Amino acid sequence: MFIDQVKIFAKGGDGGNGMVAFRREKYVDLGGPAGGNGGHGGNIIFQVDEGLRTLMDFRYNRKFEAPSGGKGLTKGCHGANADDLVLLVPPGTTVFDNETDLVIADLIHHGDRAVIAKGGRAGRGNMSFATHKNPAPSIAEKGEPGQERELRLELKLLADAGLVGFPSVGKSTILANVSAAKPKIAAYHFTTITPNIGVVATEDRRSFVLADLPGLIEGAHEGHGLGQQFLRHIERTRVIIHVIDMGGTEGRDPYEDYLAINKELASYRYQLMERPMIVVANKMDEPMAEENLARFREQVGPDVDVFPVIAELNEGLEDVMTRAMDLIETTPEFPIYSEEEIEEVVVYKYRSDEEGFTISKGNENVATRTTEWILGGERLEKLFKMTNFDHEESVERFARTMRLMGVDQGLRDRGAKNGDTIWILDYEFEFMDEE
Ligand SMILES: Nc1nc2c(ncn2[C@@H]2O[C@H](COP(=O)(O)OP(=O)(O)OP(=O)(O)O)[C@@H](O)[C@H]2O)c(=O)[nH]1
Ligand SMILES: [Mg+2]
Repeated sequence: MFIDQVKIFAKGGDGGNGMVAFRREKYVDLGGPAGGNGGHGGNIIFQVDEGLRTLMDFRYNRKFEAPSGGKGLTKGCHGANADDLVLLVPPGTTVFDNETDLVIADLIHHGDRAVIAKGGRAGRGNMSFATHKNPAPSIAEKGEPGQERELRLELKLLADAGLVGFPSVGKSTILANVSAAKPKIAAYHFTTITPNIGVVATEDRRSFVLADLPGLIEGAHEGHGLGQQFLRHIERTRVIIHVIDMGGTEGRDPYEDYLAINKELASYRYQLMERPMIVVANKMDEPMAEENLARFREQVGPDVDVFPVIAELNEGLEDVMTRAMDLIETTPEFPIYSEEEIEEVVVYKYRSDEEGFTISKGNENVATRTTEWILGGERLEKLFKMTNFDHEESVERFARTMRLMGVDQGLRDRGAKNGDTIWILDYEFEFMDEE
């Protein structure tokens, strides 16, 4: 089965917790600190494997979690670093963050790799916190949680040229005659429901990859017919081969068909109309074909090169393929994602919580005259998750860091007072303002 779009959940492994431990020395109650750091969590990595052609492997298994790092050990030993989880994807896979819709990675060539969900940093053990002032701290960090993401994978076929046109104009017939591919050919519409790919060898021994796509109808860019599913696979092609039924066998007007398909291509993103196009007039064996072709040529004007063919008899296809090959060689690849669509750029450009935290006001309790405040923000939440509240010193460090980040001042500025309730994630604190 051909699967070209899936949604999955991926989570990097958590970092291992740091350890609080002390050396045991004879006659000394507490020796020096000896708690080691944890190990880092595993990343989730996607890697292209040229042997794969569909995203089928992701169809039934949609949750992936990389292993966590080991806990820090005594005697200053580090916890084990976790292995990365490597998942194989077919060439042409784009990975989107499903929430922001931004591209995390566009994986094209065999062996291309990208980290899709980062493993968490290791928590530091108490050995790492020893200073001159505090040589025996009982403080350790928890490991950083691994990155969690909702992802959308889209497979966009890698082909040099694509056959487009209304249903039943003969696209699959062309592919079958110029390559070893064996697509289904029939007189009804939407015979082709998933793309077919074939390798074309030209007379002068050059070769390229040709894709035969499902038929297009009006409104395809809005999802009519096989719509988006069809259009997605032309995105990476350099040359478009536009096939028209010049026989008008279904009572259609070839010129109207030509305009309608071009309109669909223009309405879809990715500037499909900027790519070089070859216009193929098929079914020239039909009674009305010659007459239709003469009129069509007048309508499109002298700038559009039209190739008359009889696909069924393999007549005229060689010229089309040679022309396609020439165009492929002289046309650069089209970047299919703009800078704004790619994650890194946007993430750095617009950081919503630059201070690392957010404050919002919750309920007011009339009886106790207190207010609830909800703290959020990536940095603050991470700090919170990495704090081990079992150790008083860790708690103090957490409070200190919050103060340094300006959280306390921020709360005061918003009107928080002694006794108010502060929420971070699922936890509740009491606001104590030291004046
Ligand atoms: N008369 C004539 N019929 C042709 C020619 N080429 C293809 N056909 C017929 O047109 C019909 C449709 O051909 P396909 O190749 O399946 O068309 P398609 O464009 O792939 O159609 P979809 O996959 O449904 O979009 C079939 O019955 C073919 O035999 C030709 O050159 N002349
Ligand atoms: Mg077909």
